[in-house]
Amino acid sequence: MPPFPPTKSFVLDRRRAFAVLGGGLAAVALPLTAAQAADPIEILPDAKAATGEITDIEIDSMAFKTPQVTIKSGQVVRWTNKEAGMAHNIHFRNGPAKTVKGAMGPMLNAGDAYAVKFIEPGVYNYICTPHSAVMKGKVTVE
Ligand SMILES: [Cu+2]
Repeated sequence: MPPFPPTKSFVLDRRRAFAVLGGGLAAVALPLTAAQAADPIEILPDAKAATGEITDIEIDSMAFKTPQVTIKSGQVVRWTNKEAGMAHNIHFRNGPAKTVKGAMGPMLNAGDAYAVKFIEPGVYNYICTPHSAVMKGKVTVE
C-alpha cells in the first residue's frame, strides 16, 4: 500500500522524474534543429524542375557517366537514370552529407532524376547503394 498522505520523498521523486524527462526532451530537440540549419546539402523535392546552375550527370551501363565534377557552392547537381531496366540511386554514405536526412536517395528507374543543391564547400563522395563496388562518384564543391 502506498503511504497516505504521500510522504515528502514520494512527492519529490515525482518532481525529479518529471524534470529529468522534460530536460531530456529539450536536449533531443535542440541538436536536431541545429543540425537541420547546418545541413551541407539540400535535396531538391522536384529534380526535373530544378533551376539555377545545374550540372547534369547521366547514369547508364552501371556507371555515373561523369563520375567527378567540380561546382561552386550553391549550385545543383542533377542525376538522371538512362538505363532501361536497372534502378540506381545516389547515396552519400560517408563524408559531410552522410547524416543529412535522405542521404541515401531513392532508387531511380529509367527516366527518373535526383537533384541536390550543395551548400558547404567540401568533397562529397557518393555511391549507388546496390552497386557500390562499381558505381562511385565525387562532387567537389568550391
Ligand atoms: Cu546502381
